[in-house]
Amino acid sequence: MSAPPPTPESLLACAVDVARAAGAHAMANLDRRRVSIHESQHDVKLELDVECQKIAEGIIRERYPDHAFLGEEDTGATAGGTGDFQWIVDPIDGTVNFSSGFPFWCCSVAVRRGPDTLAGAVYAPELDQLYTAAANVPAQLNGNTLSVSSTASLAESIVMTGMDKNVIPEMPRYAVFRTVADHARKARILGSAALDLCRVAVGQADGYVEAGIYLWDMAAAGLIVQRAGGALEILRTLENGRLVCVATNGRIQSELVKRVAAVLPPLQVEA
Ligand code: LIP
Repeated sequence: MSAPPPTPESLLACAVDVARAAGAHAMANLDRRRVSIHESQHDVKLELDVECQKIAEGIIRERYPDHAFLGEEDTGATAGGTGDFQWIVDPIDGTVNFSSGFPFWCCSVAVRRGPDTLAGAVYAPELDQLYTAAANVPAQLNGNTLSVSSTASLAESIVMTGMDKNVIPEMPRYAVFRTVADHARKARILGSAALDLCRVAVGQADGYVEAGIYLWDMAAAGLIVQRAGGALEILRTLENGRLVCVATNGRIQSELVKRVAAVLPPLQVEA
């Protein structure tokens, strides 16, 4: 007789262990924070990205050998596993921040069953912050329950975003950033999608939008926003799995979605 499926609480406990272990390795090797494997104009891949992911994957495979694993350093391939559980890991989200000594970075660990995210942990070691949530566990920061803001209009809002560069070729560069800057009270860019989303869950920001992030950037923190009472939508899935993600306190969701949708190119209808 097969064992019952793991509970969201037990999955969350594993996600926390994994995020903490990856973060501990990064913190124990800060002397190597600038050692890169690959660099481009707007991004770097570090030796520690790969090492932290290996640590994360090792713990998950030991506890749940039949679960699938998707990590940023796998170039998007879904590795191993036969069941319908999938772990989604960004070992260092905010890699450029980490590499430069800017403390706004984190280890993000989520687990899904089919399309449903059951548990997520976002650990920011240099900020001493652990964000958690599960399907039946409220969003918490260091054990304290979180709630999104009550800001009722986009014009009064702080919206976290990123520099989408030219992620959508047929779109003017920075069109998403521009519409946020035009219609929110303030746009803020801090360089980690997961921690930007956690700003919304904590109630320090009222929204987050970015074009060009990946599932591993937002899977854990997206659940944390939802379990803090917020809203999360993927407006568009782009080529190579990049996403247009909008998350808010719920009260400004439709207004922000409308502004962002207005600058996205029309969907190409399959011939
Ligand atoms: C980062 C995202 C951030 C985005 C950066 C980068 P990484 O992820 O969290 O929102 O603006 O360009 O993609 O690469 O540091 O894991």
